[in-house]
Amino acid sequence: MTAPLSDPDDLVRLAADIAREAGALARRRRAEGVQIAATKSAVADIVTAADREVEALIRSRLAAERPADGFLGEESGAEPGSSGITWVVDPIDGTVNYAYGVPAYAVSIAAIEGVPDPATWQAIAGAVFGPPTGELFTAVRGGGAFVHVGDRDDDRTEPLRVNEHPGAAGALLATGFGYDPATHAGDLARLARVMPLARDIRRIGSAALDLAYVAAGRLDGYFERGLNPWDHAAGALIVEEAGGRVGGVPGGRPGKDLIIAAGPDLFAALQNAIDAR
Ligand code: LIP
Repeated sequence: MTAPLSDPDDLVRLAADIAREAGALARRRRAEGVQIAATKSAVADIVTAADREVEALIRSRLAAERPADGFLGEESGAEPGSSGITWVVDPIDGTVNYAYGVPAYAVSIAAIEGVPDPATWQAIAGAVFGPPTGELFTAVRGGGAFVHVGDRDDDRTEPLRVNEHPGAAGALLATGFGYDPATHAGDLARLARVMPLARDIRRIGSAALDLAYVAAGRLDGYFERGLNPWDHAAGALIVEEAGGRVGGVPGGRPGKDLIIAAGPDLFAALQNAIDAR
């Protein structure tokens, strides 16, 4: 493996600091009242003024600290860099929850090496911060995955580990449904194929939290179609560093077609069930 372009430990510390600062801003704006600023790909696909403000804060802090890096954000788009590192950012993942006041949303910040395409990139550091719980999930490629509770000073850190396969009809699984109603029939058919593996289903509404909870063993597995790169860039690394597998269609990487995340044995069972037609 070639030498990293930057020290991943420096990158994850920067991602963690900024995620906490951005999460505090998102929480303040939530308390002040949230306005929907626009709709995007479908009526249900909303963006709030806070999404845009939080991403602007993240983008400016990263540019100040690492001006040669690239950026890919949900709300402000892509900016190439010259360092070989690109930051992939979802300022508020779980925007619909955020707009409705459901306390399940997260700031997701990942540093990737290579072209900012989930089909080929190598994530090397990631942070997912959930303002409602104050939990910060982090990972460095090859360095493990952790959850941090408390602020920078009294940070209590615990290692993360995915669950073993709980056996047939024993898995607590999470999934999601696209904003476009035309995709719902396919999403429900996929869910029906997976149900024999499930003890129950959760629909948390934030892919970054779904992935962090798989890494933490709070979910046995997660699958969803239709995600954007910023939804899963950090969470996928956290799952892998917690001993899990993350992929898509058989032989594929996670992407818009499909993401599956679980411990290795359940991952294979999920992929087989989803792929069965
Ligand atoms: C959301 C994902 C969620 C998915 C939603 C949406 P956003 O991201 O986190 O898992 O089901 O459709 O894509 O739009 O809140 O950043």
